[in-house]
Amino acid sequence: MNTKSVSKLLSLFLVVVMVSCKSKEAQQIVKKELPAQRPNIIFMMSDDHAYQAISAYSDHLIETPNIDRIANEGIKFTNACVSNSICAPSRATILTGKHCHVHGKVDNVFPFDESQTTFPQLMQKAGYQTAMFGKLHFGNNPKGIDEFKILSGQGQYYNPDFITNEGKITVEGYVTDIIMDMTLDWLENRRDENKPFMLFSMQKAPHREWLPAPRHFKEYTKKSFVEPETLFDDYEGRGTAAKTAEMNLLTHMNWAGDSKLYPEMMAQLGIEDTSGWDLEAFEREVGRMNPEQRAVWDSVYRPMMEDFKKQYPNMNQTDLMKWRYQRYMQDYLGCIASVDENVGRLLDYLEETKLDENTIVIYTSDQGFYLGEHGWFDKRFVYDESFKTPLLIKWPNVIEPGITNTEMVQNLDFAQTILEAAHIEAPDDMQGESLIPLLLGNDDQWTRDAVYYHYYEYPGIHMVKRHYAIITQDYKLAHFYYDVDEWELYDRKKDPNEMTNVINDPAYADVVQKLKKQLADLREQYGDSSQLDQEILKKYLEAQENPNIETVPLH
Ligand code: SGN
Ligand code: CA
Repeated sequence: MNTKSVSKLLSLFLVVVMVSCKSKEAQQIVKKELPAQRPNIIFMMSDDHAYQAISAYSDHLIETPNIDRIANEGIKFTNACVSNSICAPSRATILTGKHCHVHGKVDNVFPFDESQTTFPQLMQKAGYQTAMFGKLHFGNNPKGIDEFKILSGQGQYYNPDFITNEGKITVEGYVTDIIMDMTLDWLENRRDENKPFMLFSMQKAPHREWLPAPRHFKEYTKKSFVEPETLFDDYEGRGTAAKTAEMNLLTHMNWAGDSKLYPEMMAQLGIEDTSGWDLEAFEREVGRMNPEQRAVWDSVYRPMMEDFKKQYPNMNQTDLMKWRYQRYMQDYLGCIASVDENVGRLLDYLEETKLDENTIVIYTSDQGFYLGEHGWFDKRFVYDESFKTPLLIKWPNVIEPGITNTEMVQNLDFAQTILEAAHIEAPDDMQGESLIPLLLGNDDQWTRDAVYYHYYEYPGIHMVKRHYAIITQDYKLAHFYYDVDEWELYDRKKDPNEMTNVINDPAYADVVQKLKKQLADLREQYGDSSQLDQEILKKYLEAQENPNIETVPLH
């Protein structure tokens, strides 16, 4: 045999070996049942991280190579959503597996019902070691957590304060790096090797006022980003709620606090603090930097603002909208850059220590966010950009790498999913559905075809009216029921940007009738009723009058 045929034979042999290894691996993956060994679980959540700002979902704004690693090695949900698009309520739903009217935290003002069981309590009882670092946003002593270091309320970007098991501390540095330092320090130095763990690593970034790490100032303030199709939406074709909401980039964003125009320049240009807390918001974040951080900030932001000051007198409303959109994206995406780097630090650590092999890694946000779509920032509405949330999960040898799932899954489902993965029985009163069948690839066992949504925080900041809704793959039917009585229907397939309310279009009469019935059934199934709405509203208005009723302020 000549060398050529030997090498041919050798490559053939190699191919056979590779194919058989692959099919062995595939056999392992398609086991379609839970492994006997209890996994570790890391739940990473960022605050207000829009799926549009993750390259696994959309590549037109930013590259997030580290977050994408979770998608490449696991499952990406493209229709994951929340039951109420606002911070503390979403977190309470995640921890309890219940809708907001049941756990009590219907909005950022209203208190959490402390008698509710949270899933970390059940894990702790079942022998898991539990820890939480970062933003929780309500309650100073998270239930069922052995060790915690949580930001106080919304937290701060620079040199933030933390509430810990041992009291209050202030840590010098940038919040996203610090939260990951705490996470890694716990894994390296305080993990009990004899127990599986449940670890929460929850970022404050990219929450308003979107302040990046000093190392990203220069790069991100030079970038410019593609505008969304609906940046100049005039809300024609929508209801009163979209028209009266106060979250437009041009008219409702703070100049100093959000766009980072220096307060003295506002005065020079005759721009007023229309929100009443703009100057305070600037001071709250920028004023907190130490002299070194502030010097880096000034060296980049001051010349940029001097330049704006020169342009401003000649800018029309369209120019201003475009400028404010770019400014917003520079800071928001600058925050995402450090979130992504820190996700990378964690994934690297898990690989280096081989901890990754038996660890489920989840990446999500507490809701979606508008990145200029419909001219907006913030969230709250049931419209897609705020209703949907990123959800990526990896679990080596259990979840097939690189799969995409389009089912309607919700933050309501996380508790039952994690409990089932840990072989712990979920209490009967949890209202979600475990995602384990979808993680294992047993998609035929998944039967849900609609989800329920209810937003409450009104009257309040951003003035988004109260509404509840039913959402299916094809349609979205919402009822804005407080101080208006308006229904909206969107055809999700034909009108993905949700620009036309077709509630009165005769072609949709049957759809409306069917969905209204299905919505009433869902409300009954979850125990949400109009009478309860009235009670909650009454208490909410009382709570607004009495600031002592809750530790979390409106803004
Ligand atoms: C603050 C923000 C709002 C934001 C709420 C709730 N204003 O009030 O824009 O909607 O938080 O956010 S700020 O000027 O104080 O930043 S949530 O994530 O906590 O629900
Ligand atoms: Ca949030």
